[in-house]
Amino acid sequence: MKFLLKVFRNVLGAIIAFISWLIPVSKVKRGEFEQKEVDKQTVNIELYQFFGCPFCIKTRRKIRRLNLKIVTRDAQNRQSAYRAELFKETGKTQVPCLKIINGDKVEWMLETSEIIVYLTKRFG
Ligand SMILES: N[C@@H](CCC(=O)N[C@@H](CS)C(=O)NCC(=O)O)C(=O)O
Repeated sequence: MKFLLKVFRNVLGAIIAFISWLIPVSKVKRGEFEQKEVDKQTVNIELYQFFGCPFCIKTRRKIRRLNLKIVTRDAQNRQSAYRAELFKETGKTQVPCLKIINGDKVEWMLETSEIIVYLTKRFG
């Protein structure tokens, strides 16, 4: 039963991800210099996520809309080192989670709404 639920959730997630991919996103346009500056900053940001999670899909759409090159890290696979890292640092395996590296300091940001507000304020 647990296995069937997991399969159902993954299939549903893949369908939502596919629909989201089909729906075009109007991307923020920047000049070449400005985009390079933004790209330099986003090197220090990573999104810990599950492929088919609706909250992650919403966050990824926002990232696409804001035209940001943010690396995604798979935290779904139980063997994933990123999942283990997420749990070690936040005490949870909740996604999406934004890892923001600022020099020696690393901030872990949970909650879709908080992540979206942060990215919009910083790059919108
Ligand atoms: N309130 C959270 C909910 C996120 C959420 O429920 N994520 C699910 C995946 S869709 C999750 O992380 N489940 C695994 C866990 O909580 O350990 C948000 O808005 O980001």
